[in-house]
Amino acid sequence: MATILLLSGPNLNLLGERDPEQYGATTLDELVAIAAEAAAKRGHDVEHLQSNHEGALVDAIHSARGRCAAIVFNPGAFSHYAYALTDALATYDGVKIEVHLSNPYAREAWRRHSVISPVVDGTIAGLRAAGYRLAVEAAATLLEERA
Ligand code: CA2
Repeated sequence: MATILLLSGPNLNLLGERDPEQYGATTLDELVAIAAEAAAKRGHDVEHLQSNHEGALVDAIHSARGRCAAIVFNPGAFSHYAYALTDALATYDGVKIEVHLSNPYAREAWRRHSVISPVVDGTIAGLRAAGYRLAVEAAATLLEERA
């Protein structure tokens, strides 16, 4: 059994309250439950942290080193400019999956670039809550391939 760290960036704590047309109506607690259920089906567990602060997310990535086998990360708007997260993820040797509820490539130009994508194994975007299940399944599959 491995621990998968589910990391949620800024404003994702507001999910379910506003903007359902963009992000769906699922709350963050429900997304965590979806991820945990998908992980349990593959014999893994999920640890979750949400923060609105870049440094706290950097700390969480550091603390995952040697402890969590994979990170599933929705960095929120930090995806588009937070190079400290890029550097932190580059130091992490486990499986890394970036996930977005919406499809940033179908939105404003500034959302079409991710500073996270170059340092992760893969990205899932635009599939709303289903993307969280698929992100965990992708992490579990890559873990099996690496075992
Ligand atoms: O689609 C995603 O998952 C995003 O990472 C969500 C971020 C956005 O900045 C990225 O471009 C794409 C924004 C999360 C904001 O979440 C809210 C939830 C409810 C109400 C308002 C914002």
